[in-house]
Amino acid sequence: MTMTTRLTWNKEKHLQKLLGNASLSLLYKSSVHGSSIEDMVQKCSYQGSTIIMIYSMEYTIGAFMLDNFPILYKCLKEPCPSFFFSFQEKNNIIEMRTLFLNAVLKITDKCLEFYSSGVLKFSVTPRENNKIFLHYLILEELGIICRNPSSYVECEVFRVDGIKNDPGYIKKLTAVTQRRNSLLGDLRAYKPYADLVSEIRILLLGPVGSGKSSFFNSVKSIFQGHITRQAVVGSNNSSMTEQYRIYSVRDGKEGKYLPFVFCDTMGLDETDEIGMCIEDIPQILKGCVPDRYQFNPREPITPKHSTFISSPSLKDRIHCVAYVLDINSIDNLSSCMVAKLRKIHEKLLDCGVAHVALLTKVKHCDEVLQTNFSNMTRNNASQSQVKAINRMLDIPISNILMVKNYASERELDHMQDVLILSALRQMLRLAGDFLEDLPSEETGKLAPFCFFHKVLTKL
Ligand SMILES: Nc1nc2c(ncn2[C@@H]2O[C@H](COP(=O)(O)OP(=O)(O)OP(=O)(O)O)[C@@H](O)[C@H]2O)c(=O)[nH]1
Ligand SMILES: [Mg+2]
Repeated sequence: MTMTTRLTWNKEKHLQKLLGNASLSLLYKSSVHGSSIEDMVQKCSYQGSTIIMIYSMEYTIGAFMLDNFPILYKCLKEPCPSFFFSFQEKNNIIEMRTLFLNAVLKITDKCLEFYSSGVLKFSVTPRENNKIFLHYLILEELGIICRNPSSYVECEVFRVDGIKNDPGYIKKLTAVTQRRNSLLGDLRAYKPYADLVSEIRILLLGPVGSGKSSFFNSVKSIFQGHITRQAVVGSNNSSMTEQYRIYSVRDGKEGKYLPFVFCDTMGLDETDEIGMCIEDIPQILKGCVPDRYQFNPREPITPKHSTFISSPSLKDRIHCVAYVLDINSIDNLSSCMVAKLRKIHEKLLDCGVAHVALLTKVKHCDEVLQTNFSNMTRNNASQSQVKAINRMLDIPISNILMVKNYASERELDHMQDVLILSALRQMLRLAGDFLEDLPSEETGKLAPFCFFHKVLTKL
């Protein structure tokens, strides 16, 4: 009888990706090989790293074990690096949730049991009508709601080939997935300060080719569940982006719009008549520039322009500016470009709008991403660039963020996602501080000659 797994192609891809492109071979399937523990052990013992998949009517759950599956009545002497995972489907997008545990696996002819810190965390008892027990910690972390114990319809075991035999690596893989899920949760639950606006406007500013449009594409890709390239990107001596674009992001293909938008601009060039006119920046910050405005490097927008927004409100304004800079070219920025950035920055400081530096084109995410996620900017490789930006624009180190945008990749990568989502969350937090700090007269409709307007027109 041929064996076909119940694991869908999509879910298998997710799992392989999580395991660092390891491959899976189906060793055991209860409906084919018999549903007793003896049948399972006979097929699975001493095969190397394995995954046990349990399919119930309500959920699919798996347990990865780095060490060998033991034989009957033997249990592993040392706890084995393991993790449990579930698949969640929302708006046609599959997301995985994981929980790392150092577990001891015990097998008797009746059941298979995982213990961690002496507590039973998971058990499978085929003899009692395919019963499965899941500790509340697993249910909670994996987002599963079910009776406990409950019944499953099928159990499969896979051999995992091509995975690093390194407990630290397994721990990091699962920690990254947990971190990604928690960031996604935070961003989905985010609400702009005091509901002053329904969405935060993030302005992407920076030299030609620094990765502004790619950052928007990267955020959108994560929320869409696959790589998308809505904004045109590319390498050119002059800017690929010629229109001012305001991009929204949906949570999933047909999901709701998220409470932030990206305002993508033409790149800055050291030669004034090639890149974006910096006199356009105050108008953009105030919210006077409409979506799809065609930039003119020789002439800034004026109130005479047919689509100029003459009475912008707080929702039209920029709430956070991200200076997007290629981390590899920071040491080679020309003095003209530095002077231009400083000039822009002086005026941003005057008007108090939130701002970060977003360093793109990081080569290796795991160099930036420490296991505990606390030291995002302090590794040796990027230390000098971070300090250079800190000196150049006096941006606090904690607001100098690093990302690797999706450029030539074909699939999402959890480590890349963690950097991109962390950067976005920091931008939103700072935008919240900016809104909170606004004087009450500015949180209503903008008067044409208010303080903000006066400051910006000095630029
Ligand atoms: N390796 C790598 N390439 C990147 C990254 N970000 C952008 N790129 C590439 O850099 C080039 C320029 O990216 P864009 O996103 O078009 O840059 P931009 O700042 O929007 O450029 P303009 O609109 O021309 O000013 C493209 O070829 C991208 O694929 C990154 O983080 N890593
Ligand atoms: Mg662009």
